[in-house]
Amino acid sequence: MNSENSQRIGNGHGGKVKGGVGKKSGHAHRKSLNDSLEGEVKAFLIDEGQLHTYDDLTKVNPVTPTTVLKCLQARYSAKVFYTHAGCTLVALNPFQPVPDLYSLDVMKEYHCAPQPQESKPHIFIVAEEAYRNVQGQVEPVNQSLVVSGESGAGKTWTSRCLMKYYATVAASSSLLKRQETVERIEKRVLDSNPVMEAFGNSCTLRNSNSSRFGKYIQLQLNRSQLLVGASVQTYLLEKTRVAGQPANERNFHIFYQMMAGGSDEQRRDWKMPHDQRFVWLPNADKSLEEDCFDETVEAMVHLGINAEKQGHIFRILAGLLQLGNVTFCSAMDESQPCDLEKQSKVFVQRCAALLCVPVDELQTCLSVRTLRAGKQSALFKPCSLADCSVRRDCLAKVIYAQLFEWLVTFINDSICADNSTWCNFIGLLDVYGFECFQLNNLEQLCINYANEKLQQHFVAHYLRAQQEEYVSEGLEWSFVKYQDNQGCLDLLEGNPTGVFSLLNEECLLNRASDAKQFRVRLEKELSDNSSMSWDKFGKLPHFTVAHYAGKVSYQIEGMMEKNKDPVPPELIHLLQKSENPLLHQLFADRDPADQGTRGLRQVVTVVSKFKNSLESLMKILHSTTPHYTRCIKPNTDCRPLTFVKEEVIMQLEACGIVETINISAAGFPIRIPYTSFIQRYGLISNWTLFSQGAGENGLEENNKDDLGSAVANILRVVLKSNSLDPSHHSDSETRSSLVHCGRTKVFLTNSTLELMEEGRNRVRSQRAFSIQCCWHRHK
Ligand code: AD9
Ligand code: MG
Repeated sequence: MNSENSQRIGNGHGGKVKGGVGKKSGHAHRKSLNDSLEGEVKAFLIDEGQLHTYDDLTKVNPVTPTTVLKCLQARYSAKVFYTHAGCTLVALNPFQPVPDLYSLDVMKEYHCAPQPQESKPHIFIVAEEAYRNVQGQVEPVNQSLVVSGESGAGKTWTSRCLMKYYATVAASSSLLKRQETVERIEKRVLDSNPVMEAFGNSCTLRNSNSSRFGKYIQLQLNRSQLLVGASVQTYLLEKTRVAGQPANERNFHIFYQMMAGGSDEQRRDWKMPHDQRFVWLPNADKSLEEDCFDETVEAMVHLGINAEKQGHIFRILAGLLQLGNVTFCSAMDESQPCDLEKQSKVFVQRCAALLCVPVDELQTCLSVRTLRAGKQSALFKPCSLADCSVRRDCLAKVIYAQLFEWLVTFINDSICADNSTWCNFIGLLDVYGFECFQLNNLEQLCINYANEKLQQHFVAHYLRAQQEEYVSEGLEWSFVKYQDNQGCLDLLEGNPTGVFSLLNEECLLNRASDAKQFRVRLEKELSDNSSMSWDKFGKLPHFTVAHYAGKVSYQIEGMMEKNKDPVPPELIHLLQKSENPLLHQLFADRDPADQGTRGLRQVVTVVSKFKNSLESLMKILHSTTPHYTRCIKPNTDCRPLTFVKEEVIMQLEACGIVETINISAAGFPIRIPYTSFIQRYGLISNWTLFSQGAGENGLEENNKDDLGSAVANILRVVLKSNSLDPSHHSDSETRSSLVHCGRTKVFLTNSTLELMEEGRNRVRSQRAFSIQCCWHRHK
């Protein structure tokens, strides 16, 4: 993003400064200041030896990406993993267990601290702040803890820490008596984690326990602030993984857990002999700590998923593994459906047995398309070889996605408190971070759209918090200008001409999807939106979106199909016939003819579903007090205690910390106490410490008005000598864009600091010159 964005933001104040340094863009200011930071100014503003002691990044003086990065690095080397960034907490992943960082004693310490904010930065400060906020001073306020960051940064770990914290400090032991047969509610809420992670997490190149879905969990509190239940909402499970895994990645953990932990009897029941290899189970020889079948089963039991239901679930999953081994070959007679490969016969049989569906119908569904011709009659058309594989994968995806949804509903039924028993909630949001791969498609578009929405929410919230800080120093607020990401959001969600609407329209036309045609349409409708661009010479049709965190090119090929996500009705018919009671239940209410269209022109596509769920999430977030935690992955190889600057700065940009810093910089990033200001710049107006007859301590004791007028005097001289004479401009026009005097501090822009330094150097060289002249005269 950043040169572009920081320039825009910098211009908020830079544009008003006339002459000299003021003519440079905001970005150039910071660059030149960074350069000059090598010198004396740096020593004056920051003490590098002390960088690790800064608990808040926005208090590093001056606040620039470089100083912020150095500060984080210094802290990481000192094994300090949490740092505030204004109203955000930055969490650096240590990639190794940190003894006692999350112990019961530490929880108690933060929970009992009179002012937790004054303790060392920690995720428990955020937790405790939200917990205390729920009570509200006037009335209770719901809270949201938003945890973001890239894959492997520590979002899920952090969410688990937060849940453990609340399950400990807000434990409602009274429930013990009432529900002797079921585990305590806090335990059940925590048990939802291993179950959802077993079914929704997987080992990827970036993280061996990567969440393949987004999650918002509301912890429900009663009037006495005790945890009485929870409810979970999930977003966009990456169901394609069940039927195809990227190279060197794995399927969802649960399959490997079954392989590693199932008893001999279970394996017989699942038709899973030890020597059987499964195509959809790559890298099965690598054992991970996540392959903990017993833990998952135990958590399932606590949640009320009894042995019978577990049996149904595991047989369905085993059926999917068999399905993955099924392959077809072309029939001798082209008018006939494709044949099964010889060795696939046994897999189809096993699959049909496990899914409890008739084997011949299963085979037909995978290889023959049924075309309705009127109400009664039907035509049958053999599928192409490629279509057979598409249908096989589609069957696996639709079953897995539906099973996951059922699981989430079941967990909710098990942990959600009765409406009358809870009155407030603390919501934890663990969503996938901004993504930019070599090839990006609909999944990345949705994920990055979610991040744009969250960023917009964050910026609005951050500005509000910063406003409060300015107000406490007695300053006005209206002078900080920043660029929001509304343009990009309009581009994506605009109606009727936004990427999503156009994509849905294209899907509704129900014609053979044509990527080039769609690309032309996008160009025609959206070319005047500055967040959209194209590489005219790109090989494949694509479009590029300038997100707040950087530009991402999206492939158009396949996007329409992914958006429609069609399921052949024959497959649904088949599953409705299943004698596995759970599988039958999963599809019992589904209309097989429902191909994503409801009503006349209403499209239920992936994008519209996602947009709706995100809108309700945003509504909830807006109604709560948010707390942001940004997790940072200090290196890509998950190496303990290794800090790679380039990696970190990229993430600071992507998760909006640099944006936060830029917003701070668009205001007055340099704050100098009156006394230090006079000490350094007093010589400009000949106002020295001693001219008032006071020593160093005496200055601090000086009357605040005297200090204020001394500061004003110095500023007047500097502004006047730079043709920024306040008498020629109204205060609000010029001075307020350069400097503000708070109750105890002077607030400066970077450019004004440069003016001050220039003024100081000028006086010093004049003095040196006069001393030299004197000396020569005496000689
Ligand atoms: V993804 O987007 O779901 O792929 P997350 O959720 O951001 O990702 P996760 O929480 O799974 O990452 O963390 C990755 C790994 O980092 C964990 O499995 C731990 O091994 C490690 N980790 C993360 N945070 C901590 C921590 N505070 N202390 C120790 C940690 N290890
Ligand atoms: Mg995760």
